[in-house]
Amino acid sequence: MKFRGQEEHRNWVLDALAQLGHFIESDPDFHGDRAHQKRSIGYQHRIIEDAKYRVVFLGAFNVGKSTAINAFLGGAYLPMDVEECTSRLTFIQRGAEMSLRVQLSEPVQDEELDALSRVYREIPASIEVADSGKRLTVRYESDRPEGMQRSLEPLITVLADERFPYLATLRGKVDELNLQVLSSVLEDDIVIVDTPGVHSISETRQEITYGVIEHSHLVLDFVDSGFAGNIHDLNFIKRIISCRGRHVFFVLNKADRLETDEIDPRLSRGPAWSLLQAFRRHGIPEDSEVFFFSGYRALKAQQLALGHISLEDVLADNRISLPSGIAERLKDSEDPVRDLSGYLMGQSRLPYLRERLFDYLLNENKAGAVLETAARFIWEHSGIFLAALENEINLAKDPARFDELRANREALNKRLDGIHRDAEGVLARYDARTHGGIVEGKTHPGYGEEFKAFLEEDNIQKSVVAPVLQWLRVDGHLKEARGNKFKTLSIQIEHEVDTFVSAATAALNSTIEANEKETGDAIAMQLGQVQALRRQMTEMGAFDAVILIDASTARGYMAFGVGGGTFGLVAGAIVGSVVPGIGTGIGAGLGGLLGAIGGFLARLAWSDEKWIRRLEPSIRENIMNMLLKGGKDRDGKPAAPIVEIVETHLLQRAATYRTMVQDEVKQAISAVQHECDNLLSREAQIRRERDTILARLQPKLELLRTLREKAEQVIVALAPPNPLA
Ligand SMILES: Nc1nc2c(ncn2[C@@H]2O[C@H](COP(=O)(O)OP(=O)(O)OP(=O)(O)O)[C@@H](O)[C@H]2O)c(=O)[nH]1
Ligand SMILES: [Mg+2]
Repeated sequence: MKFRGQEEHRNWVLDALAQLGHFIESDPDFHGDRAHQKRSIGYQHRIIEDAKYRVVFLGAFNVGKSTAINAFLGGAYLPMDVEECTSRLTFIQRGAEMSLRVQLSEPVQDEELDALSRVYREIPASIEVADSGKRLTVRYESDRPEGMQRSLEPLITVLADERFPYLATLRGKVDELNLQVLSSVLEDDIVIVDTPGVHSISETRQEITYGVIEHSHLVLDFVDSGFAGNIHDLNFIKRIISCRGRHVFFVLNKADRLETDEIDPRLSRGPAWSLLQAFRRHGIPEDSEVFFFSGYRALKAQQLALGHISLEDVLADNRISLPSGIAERLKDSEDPVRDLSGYLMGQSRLPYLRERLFDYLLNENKAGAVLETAARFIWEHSGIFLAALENEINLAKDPARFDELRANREALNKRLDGIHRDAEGVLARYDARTHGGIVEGKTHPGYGEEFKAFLEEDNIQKSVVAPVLQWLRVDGHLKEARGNKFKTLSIQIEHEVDTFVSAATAALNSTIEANEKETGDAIAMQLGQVQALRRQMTEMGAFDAVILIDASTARGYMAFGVGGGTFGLVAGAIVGSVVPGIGTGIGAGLGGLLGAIGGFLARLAWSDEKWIRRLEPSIRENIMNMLLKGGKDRDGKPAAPIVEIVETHLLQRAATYRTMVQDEVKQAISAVQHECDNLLSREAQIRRERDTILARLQPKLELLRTLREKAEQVIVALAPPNPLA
């Protein structure tokens, strides 16, 4: 990962990890668990080396996502259209040459390859096949953006079904597209993800949530500023924010179509005000960040500046109307291209959005603070290895201490046992909060019960059934639903259930976070004790005393646990989502609903209220089935109720967390025991080879000390003030 202004730190971290890796892998003076250490160092190395910030562009079709990405890239690489356009997830990053990699689910057939090659010959571009026919790499003769755009058209556009029908089978096999562009504008530690327009309920939505949002650092939700109050998918966005914990920027796009006084970033009037009202209705935090933007102007500005289009092209573009004052000034300008491009760029507000985007990714994005985590890892691990060498040196210098160590071994083990018991106690409290029980006099219902309490029948009636009936009563929704075989009704039911479950899981989330934080802090103290014991192993007489560890130092131990970040990155990825399975549960019961009301279809003469009265029991039953009993999904297969899906997931998540914590403690304790036993078993050798050992260990000691000191400097530089103090 490249960090703006932090390349030096990054390079040092990679180098330091390599040195630590070398030490534990091949040094005869490392006596710990090589395989375990190697894994966690490798894990850190991989994160720093190839992890990138992922920024997902999301929003309804035609809202201007692809245009905006092109603006970020500085050229029209991605297809754009006045009609629905993008049909596949597309990942874009900077590369040494322009290329396109297409991953297929099945091998490409000869006819398909021939057909595609014929299209690409015109560009011109060539295709290389690898991975037994499942990976296509496309290379271009020129690095102009149009080449990329033309090569994508047959593969990822909605229009391709009409224009390239003979490539339909190949399109069906496309799993993932990775674009590398030569862009000088895009930072190379960022991957931009273009997504197909999101419709209210679709498979793409699921794919996006589970496959992409989970591993992203920032979501840009695009909203057409002309319809800001009328976005239907805020509920989905809300779930991203509340359950997935992802940061969302709201981008009011096509702002070039607004009057100047409608552009009000303080959200007090115009589209921003409408958006704020929508936030209120959907329970989205009102301090969410909102940007006015014009992707179209930003793109034109860049294309003009880079000579991809001419001044005349822009002046003739009826979508860009220039105020007469500006047009006049251009006539007198010495460099009209520069001035017009500058004007459009300023109007587009791209510089501001981009600045804020980097600022967020680099400075505020928790998941992205990997460099600091890695520096802490180095600090901690060089410390552990250092302590081991120091213990050995101490014994070599003064072999009489072996007697003391032997005599104290019992005390050491007793202290470690005590720490182990304390940690088990912490975990028992964690379990009680998770599964239900009493902690320090306070009764906790447990995650499952807390969720079920929310799904109490009256609450469902009030919060789900009633709103659905109310919806039927207004704006001709009943009539519309009858006209489309109740499809819109079932969508509305899904929507209300979704809102309801989102609210319940958001409340649960804070319970879970509080439980994990408390557990994490308490375990951190225990781990701190273990490490302190190790450092004092050959300084006698200290085992009986409880060592007091500064809370912030202890938290340092938790920042990067031996497992490679138990409480940070790994846990974040694994347990990051509270409820991933809702989409499946939501289908439950709809089959039943449609079946039940199908029988009414003939009774067209009923009044609206009679219709609603007749529908109500079946609506209620279906909602109950979805939430509590289960039913059939759209394909008639049995589907589990949401309550069960959520509970299973919560318990799995809790079990994962628990195992991680427990392993961490065990590993730390057994490492100290192992070290003590190892030193004692090598007593004869250490006594015999004192001078050689001292001479051999001294430079290694220096190396580890230097690593540790430098790691501390890096941590301080990345996260002032000193978190180790
Ligand atoms: N006026 C104006 N039009 C824009 C702007 N951004 C995009 N458009 C136009 O809106 C249409 C759709 O743009 P796309 O970038 O293809 O939209 P999209 O969100 O990627 O659409 P899908 O791929 O279908 O999801 C195109 O005709 C664009 O030229 C903008 O900032 N202002
Ligand atoms: Mg698009």
